[in-house]
Amino acid sequence: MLSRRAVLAGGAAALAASPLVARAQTSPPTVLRIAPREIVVNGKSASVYGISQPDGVFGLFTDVGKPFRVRVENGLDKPSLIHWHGLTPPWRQDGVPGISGPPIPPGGSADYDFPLTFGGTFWMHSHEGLQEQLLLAAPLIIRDQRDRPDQQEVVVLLADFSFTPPEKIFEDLQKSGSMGGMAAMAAAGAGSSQKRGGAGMKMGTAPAPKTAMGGMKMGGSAAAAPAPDLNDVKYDAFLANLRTLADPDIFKVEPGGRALLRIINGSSMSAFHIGLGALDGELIAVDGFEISPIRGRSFPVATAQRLDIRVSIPPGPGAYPVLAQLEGDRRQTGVVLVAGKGTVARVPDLAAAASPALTLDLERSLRATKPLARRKADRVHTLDLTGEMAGYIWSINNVVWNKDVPPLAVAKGERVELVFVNQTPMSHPMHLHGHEFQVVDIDGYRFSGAVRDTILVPPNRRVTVAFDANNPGYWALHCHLLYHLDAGMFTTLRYV
Ligand SMILES: [Cu+2]
Repeated sequence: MLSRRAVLAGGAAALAASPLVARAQTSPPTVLRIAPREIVVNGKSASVYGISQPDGVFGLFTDVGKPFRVRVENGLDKPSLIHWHGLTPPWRQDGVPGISGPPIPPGGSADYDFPLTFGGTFWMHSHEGLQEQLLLAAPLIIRDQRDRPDQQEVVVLLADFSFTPPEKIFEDLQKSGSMGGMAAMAAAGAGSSQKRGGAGMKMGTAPAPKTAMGGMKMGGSAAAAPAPDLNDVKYDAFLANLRTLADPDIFKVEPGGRALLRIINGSSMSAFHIGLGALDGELIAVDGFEISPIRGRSFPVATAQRLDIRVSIPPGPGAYPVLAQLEGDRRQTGVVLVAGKGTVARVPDLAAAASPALTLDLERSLRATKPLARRKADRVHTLDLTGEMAGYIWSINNVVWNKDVPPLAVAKGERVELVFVNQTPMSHPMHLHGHEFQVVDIDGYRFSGAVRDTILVPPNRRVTVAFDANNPGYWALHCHLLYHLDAGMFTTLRYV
């Protein structure tokens, strides 16, 4: 049976003059307004940014198949622009200043209209200046057949927060860095990557240390595989839906029912382990894309990645914290699911023990349910992830991004593979705009991995992703650790 909507859509041409259709075509866009907001963290108020609808809805919740018809209004006294992380819009609507178009001036607005062809857990954030560091991010949820009426949706947006202004954090990083690790990196990797790179600024080669590193944060020695360098920025708080565990967001759930956790790592610089405590979970999607389900109670999530986890709620009353513990640290944040008359106990901000650094162990076991068609790559780009801690300089193929750096060559219709080779002692979550990619190789192990938009590349690892060049335009490709991005670990690809 055809629904009324199907009839209208199918007969749109014939019915063009109908007032019903005319109204549908001019239905007003969803307004998303960027504005300053005050939040309270650790008992102190802070001025940050937010993006919400006029009725207060934080971010956007919509359905697959509907158009993404949005008007962004800039209520800040400075230019801004919002990127739709994980979506594949026409490139002019991608929301990256200077790449997809100009930022929105103060008081101005910008309109977006493109079809939503797949569902999942996505998010939106500013790509202008250091605004995302001030929490200018929100959920972007596209519901599809994976959403079921018997399953409650729980959206958790994670953030890291500092009372120190981001400009000052960046300046301090540039002044101090954490030299030990990068010196080891320079010694190990500088020679091989000197020849590559484009017209961008060339990095100087740091002198190789003669002795073990005078490392500041590095725990390891100058051996080939030093311990990873974690958490450059010391944050004052970690937030889940803007709250700490002192006053967490609480979700009522059905005893014996099911919930879909949509975990969004919207932090600036932090990776987490998501702990389900007593709940049994099933990871069903990463970055919005379905995988063969993986059962577990702890799942890693790198900066900018998302996890969709189905959990079963035990019968009877109960309270179930869902926690995000910072990698390499004891600090944690989270939300609490409350079933029936369950009582919520205070969850400490510190876990019993520090967590390990994120690895690719889970990544290697992920399998896309809808992989890319099998095809040989037409073009391969090797991207050395490089940098120099003295001065906090981050780069790709030893090129610090600037607008004169030529885009990576790609042609429409090609299958392209990007080989990320991390020559630094820090992990980098690499994000490609405008395309989903599939993880196809980790350190020479070829497999049909997850389809996603952000891949973690740990130190000394080589990870290959494949994508189809099916969305012509000018696209950003960068590390999603925001201060790495701002320092130059950013490049582009362009094809028409
Ligand atoms: Cu990075």
